[in-house]
Amino acid sequence: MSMKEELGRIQKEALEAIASAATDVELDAVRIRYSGKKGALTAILKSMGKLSPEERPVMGQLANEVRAKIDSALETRFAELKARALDRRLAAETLDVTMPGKAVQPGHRHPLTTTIADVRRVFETMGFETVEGPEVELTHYNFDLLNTSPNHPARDPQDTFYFEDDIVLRTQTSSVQGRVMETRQPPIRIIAPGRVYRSDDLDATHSPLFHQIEGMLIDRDVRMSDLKGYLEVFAQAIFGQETRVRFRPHHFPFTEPSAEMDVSCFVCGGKGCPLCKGEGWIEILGCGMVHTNVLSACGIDPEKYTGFAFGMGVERIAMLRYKIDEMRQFYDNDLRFLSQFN
Ligand code: 2U9
Repeated sequence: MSMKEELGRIQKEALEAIASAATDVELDAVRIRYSGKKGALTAILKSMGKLSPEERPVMGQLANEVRAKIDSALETRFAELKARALDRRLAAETLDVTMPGKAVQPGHRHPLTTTIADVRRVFETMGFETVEGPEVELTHYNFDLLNTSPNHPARDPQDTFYFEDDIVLRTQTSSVQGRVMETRQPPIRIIAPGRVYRSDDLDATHSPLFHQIEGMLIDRDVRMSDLKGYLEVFAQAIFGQETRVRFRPHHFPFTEPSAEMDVSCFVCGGKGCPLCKGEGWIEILGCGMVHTNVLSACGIDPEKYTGFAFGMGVERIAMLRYKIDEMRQFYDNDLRFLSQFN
């Protein structure tokens, strides 16, 4: 075969191979085979030495024309394949912005969280600060500082969860207030919401874990009348402006005098109904003037300062507000129950 025929064959084969290459990898293999440094064209140019001096420039020019055609066909085909790959990717990755979105299902607050937040808001509006403390607590803060005698029944392991002789799951959030009083001097206005633990069996109105909100105000000249005024404002904010309050004498080791506060029934207004069990009044919280022994134990001079304190069970308040008759419903996490409080 003459060199001219050879060049013609190379050109024909190369152009066919370029046209049928389906990917850029295949096409690159074609490029190497025909136009590359070790390709067919280079091989033929190397054999030009065998030609006569007249033929050499003619064949040289023809070879360059063939290379130019092949290179141009390669370039066009590379561009085509690139465009086709892009089209395919665009088709595969199409995003339909008109598709309906997935609805988010937002949750909502647990009724106990709502109750704590509402009580907090009432007291924070009156200048109280919310404080927190450990749930695993020293008996020093849980009992001793609170004027609880060494043989007080609350200390009994039947009622309290002990880790060690001097470490318990706190039975009241008063331990937090003791910690604050030790480190600060009055005026002190704090509320302490949180979990507390008592070794009770779970029934309709008891649980080994429940929530309390306690509060205290200590300053110069704080009197029982201040306690009554603040707690009446609280009761009216939570149970309605028409609510009346009454105080009955009681006993707590950490307050003296101590009382329990009732609110007029917010269902019947005081006439008597099933909620207030015909009484017209509902017990809401315990309260009293902070015992002088507690003030002294916490490093506050009882000659200079006085204060009041109160405590309530959050579950009890929430059960009354939302007419819930089973305490364990708060902890079961049954959405049929919880979604009623959205
Ligand atoms: C300090 C001193 C005094 C907090 C108080 C009560 C009365 C009270 C109970 C109500 C039902 C707890 O949830 S319950 O079981 N609490 O009756 N708590 S006075 O008095 C304090 C607190 C801290 C240092």
